[in-house]
Amino acid sequence: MLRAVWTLLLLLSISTPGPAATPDTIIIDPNVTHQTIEGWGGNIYPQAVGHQKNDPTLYDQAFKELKTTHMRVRSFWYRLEAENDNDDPNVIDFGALKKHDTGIVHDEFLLQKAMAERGVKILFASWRFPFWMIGKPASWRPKSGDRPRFPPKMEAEYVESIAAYCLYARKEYGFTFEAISVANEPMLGIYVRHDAARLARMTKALKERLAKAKYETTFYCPDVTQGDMGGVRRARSFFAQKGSVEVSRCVAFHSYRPKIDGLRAFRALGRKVKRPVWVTEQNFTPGAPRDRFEWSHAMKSAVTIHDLLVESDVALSLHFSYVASSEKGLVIYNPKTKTWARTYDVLKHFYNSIPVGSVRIAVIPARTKGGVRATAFRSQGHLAAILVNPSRRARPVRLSAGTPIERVAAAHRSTSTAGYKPLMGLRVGDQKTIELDLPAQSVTSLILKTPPEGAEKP
Ligand SMILES: [Ca+2]
Repeated sequence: MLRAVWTLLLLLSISTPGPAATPDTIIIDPNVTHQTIEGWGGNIYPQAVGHQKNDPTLYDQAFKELKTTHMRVRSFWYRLEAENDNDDPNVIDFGALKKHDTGIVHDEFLLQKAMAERGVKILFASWRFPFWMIGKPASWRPKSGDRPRFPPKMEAEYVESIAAYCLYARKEYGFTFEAISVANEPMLGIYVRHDAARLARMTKALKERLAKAKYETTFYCPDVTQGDMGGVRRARSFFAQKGSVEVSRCVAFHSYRPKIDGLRAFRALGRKVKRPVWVTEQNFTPGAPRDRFEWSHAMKSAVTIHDLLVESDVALSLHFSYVASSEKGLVIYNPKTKTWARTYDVLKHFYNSIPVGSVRIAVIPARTKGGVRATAFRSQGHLAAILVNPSRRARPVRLSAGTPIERVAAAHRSTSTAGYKPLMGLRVGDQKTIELDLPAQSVTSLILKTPPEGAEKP
């Protein structure tokens, strides 16, 4: 009897996996093109600068080993004009500003200078406002429930204060901002509120103010959040204001808790106003999820980035956040232990495979029946393909390119146990197909050499 049960169990264990799963076929079509990639980056907290002094490799890991092109700073700009410089919103007193270029404000300037020296383009977004504008001392520390009204009569001072910060940075530290937003998540408590008319007015006023000072930059719309229909409504209300399309370089949003309908609506808005879509903070959730240093969280990041690229046609993607002041927030680097979260490996698959100027090309399907997410890009004689398998099972995949492939130029894989390791032994069959077995919960990126452009078509 026991023997029979054992035999039955053995048979079941053999038969349970069934025949080898049929590979999911993924077809890359280089002739159907989507967005052009403008860059890859993250957000940074200047509090990290203190740690960086004891951590000389941090910047190279963050901005070189990971091919970062853009960074956005959680800015303490509002402490530079800690008191009103004078009673005239048209005249900046740089001497008055200099008094407050100390502590975190000073560290933040050094941080931005260090990034600029590494060729990183820096985005400015306005966190909060100088507290004297609402009659509070600079030492005021707002509580989470505080929601002071920003007085309309202070709009001109607000614009002057941002302009002063930009001009002071150029004058004293030699860097300028690539793009400026007058408000980070303006609906938050200590912010100027999401008043679309006000935000459009202040963006236009800031543009004129900086142009007068021959400060070359661009402007992006207020950083609305999040990646759902609520976020889209906020962005639409801004672009409905007269002149706001003309002043804006892109549609920008924060993609927390992204929903597919929200992501697609951001893409539709970008098409409507004829502007690329940027995601200036991305992560699948805000806050500090318990698994943020684990591979499970990194896999969620991989799926999120894929969805942003495919559903929103995102051209610039900034992860939130590279470095913060402690390990308590949603960070990918812990300055105390000097270790990177596993999301760092995931970012490498995208950032290091897809150079600026790459064009996203069609992949059919972008999500297979087995749940594999695929996306592909072309640039200068190369195709890059990224395959994310978030499922708990390995998935065989047949990748087929609608163009000849000379060879696999590079391939990398990350799994729960190994981060961004070279993947050897991939073969190109009949010049067009590659068979892969994607491990459970893995990310694989391939760079495929294609014949020179001219040689492809007669
Ligand atoms: Ca003034």
